[in-house]
Amino acid sequence: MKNLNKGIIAGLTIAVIGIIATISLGGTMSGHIGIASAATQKTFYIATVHLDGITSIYGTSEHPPEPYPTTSMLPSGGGFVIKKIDDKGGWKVRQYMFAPSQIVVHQGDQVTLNFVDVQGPEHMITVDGIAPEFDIHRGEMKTINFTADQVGTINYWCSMHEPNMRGEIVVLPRT
Ligand SMILES: [Cu+2]
Repeated sequence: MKNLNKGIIAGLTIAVIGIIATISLGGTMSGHIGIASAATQKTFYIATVHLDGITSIYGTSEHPPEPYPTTSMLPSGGGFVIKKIDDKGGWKVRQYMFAPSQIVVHQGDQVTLNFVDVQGPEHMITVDGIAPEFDIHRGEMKTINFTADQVGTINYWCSMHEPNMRGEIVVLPRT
């Protein structure tokens, strides 16, 4: 009986060691995958969007009365638009932008950028050093593929909505 117990305990001990070894190996393997420097495929969808601030000089159920700005410091270039007061006292300010406007990849990654025109009838987009200027219309998607072979920053922008419809791809060193 005592021998039988010893046998069971020995068996359990071996089983526990086996489980620990498996967990350790698994941990090591996943750790190795995390450190591995293999380049990966990264795909992004970059939407063209605009933010609208809509208000009224008389106020609405959602906003208190807001006077029309007498001096606008908004830069020219099409990226910001301020609409005149309409016949009901309403007015709005708009900002065009990319979403996302910052992307992070690692050196060597294969990068796919899918530009999708969600808002705005047309945009003229350049990806610096990667894609010369191309146009895109609402509902269209244009795809750019490249390898992020140099550490640094790659800018993308829309020439119709300067100076703020811009973004950057940050290429980090692979460690
Ligand atoms: Cu644009």
